[in-house]
Amino acid sequence: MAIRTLSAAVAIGASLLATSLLTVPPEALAAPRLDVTALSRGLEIPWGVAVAPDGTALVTQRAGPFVAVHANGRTQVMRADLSKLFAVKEAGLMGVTLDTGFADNRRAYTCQAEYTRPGAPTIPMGSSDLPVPWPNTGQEIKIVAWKVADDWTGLTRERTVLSGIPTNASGRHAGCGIAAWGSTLWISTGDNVSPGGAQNPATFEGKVLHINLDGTPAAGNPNPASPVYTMGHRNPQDVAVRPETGQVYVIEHGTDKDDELNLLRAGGNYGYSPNRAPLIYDESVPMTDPDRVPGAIFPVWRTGNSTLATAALAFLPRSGWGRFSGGLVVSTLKGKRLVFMRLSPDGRHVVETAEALKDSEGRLRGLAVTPDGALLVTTSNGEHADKVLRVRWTG
Ligand SMILES: [Ca+2]
Repeated sequence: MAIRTLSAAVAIGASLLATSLLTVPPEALAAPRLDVTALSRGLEIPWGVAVAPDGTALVTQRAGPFVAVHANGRTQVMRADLSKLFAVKEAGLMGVTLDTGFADNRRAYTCQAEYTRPGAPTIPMGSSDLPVPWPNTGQEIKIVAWKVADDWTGLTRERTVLSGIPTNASGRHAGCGIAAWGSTLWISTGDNVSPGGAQNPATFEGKVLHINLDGTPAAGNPNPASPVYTMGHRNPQDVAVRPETGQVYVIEHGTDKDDELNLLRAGGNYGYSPNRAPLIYDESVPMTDPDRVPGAIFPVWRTGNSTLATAALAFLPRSGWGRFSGGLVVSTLKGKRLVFMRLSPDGRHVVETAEALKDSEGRLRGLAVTPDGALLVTTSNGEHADKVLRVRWTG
């Protein structure tokens, strides 16, 4: 188990000082110092991570299987029926969350792409690489309820909570995040590279869904008959609830710019509309386009003229993380770093950011907080060398 203290932030600060003292942003000098432990190794593209009250992490790998990573690092491969899993590029076994009553009911929920029946043929992308409309495809994304064995040796599939989230044969923009809150589930869905998907209130593409644990629409949805809570999203791959306020946020992958952090509002439209020309998925449109989507809601934070490939977000404990206590942290794939964020009290603005782990562990995806206040981070580098990192703040 390798433990070390990161000092890259200091090095960055020093080099900036040497070149241009006046232009150093204050946060660069005060970047977090972290202790990082490789808690588990040898995984293959872990995607989601959720931590039980006993400190054990339930981890999905994109192509399966589930693994349990105990607080002492012991890692168990878990039995589960994943015989219908559709694991292609961005699609597979993705987000995972635990029931808020997990200690008693051992229930977990996943979003996962599956063949519509075992061995079903995958329908190729249609003309212009556009997705074949659901349900005429050989695959879809489902929300599945599982029962986790007391000894963490496996999961028993209980039921499909929700089906009919479209995904295409290429797996592109399949990314699906899930978060349990009270007796409901928040789910972020990719737009399935469908030109009109994100702006079509009748489909589950490019949306955030809010449902009860039986799959029915949650109270407060703009259309009481629909799971859809917000629309106009491109490729949001994670959703999280700010514990103190119940505010819900999604993190989205931008096109060639503007990864976005969005604060959700019931019925809100987040402004991605890549249907400027017929039969073309037009990614030259803005991530938030108030001209073509009147009333489009702007993000609380965005990357600007580049992208980091923002994969996941998590809210940090209210103490133990310095000035970012109670703030949030975002993982990045292409950016190969964490971005810590401090929110304004009303949650509508990011007032400070700081980066950490830059280039030291490669691509980063899954995030979760342990009962004792550490942050778990999964790498996404492949070659059966991925890790679950345990990260602690040292100031
Ligand atoms: Ca947007």
